Amino acid sequence: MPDRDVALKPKTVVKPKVEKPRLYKVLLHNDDYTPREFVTLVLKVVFRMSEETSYRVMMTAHKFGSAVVVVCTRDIAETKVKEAMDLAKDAGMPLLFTAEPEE
Ligand code: TYC
Repeated sequence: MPDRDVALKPKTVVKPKVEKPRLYKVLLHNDDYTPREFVTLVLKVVFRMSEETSYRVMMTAHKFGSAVVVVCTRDIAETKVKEAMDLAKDAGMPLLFTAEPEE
């Protein structure tokens, strides 16, 4: 017969610790030379933005000096920055994208 007075020890619940990947911001920086149309083209091609969104992001950088383009993992951020910078370099434009960790 089972002994009902025996207190069972609670089982330890093991919670797996999964670290959240640190997120990175891709920033677009203004300059005085790159045509607005070229900036929006790069945003559309590399970041898959619509005409409207790319224009808005470009104008934000134009007016305020920089704009956040996207927030993503480090790998993706660095790949996107490289793709965008390669297009700019090939076209002889000083356009600058950078990636930095989010606070
Ligand atoms: N300031 C540029 C011009 O007037 C346009 C521009 C906008 C360039 C945003 C870069 O990130 C940029 N031709």
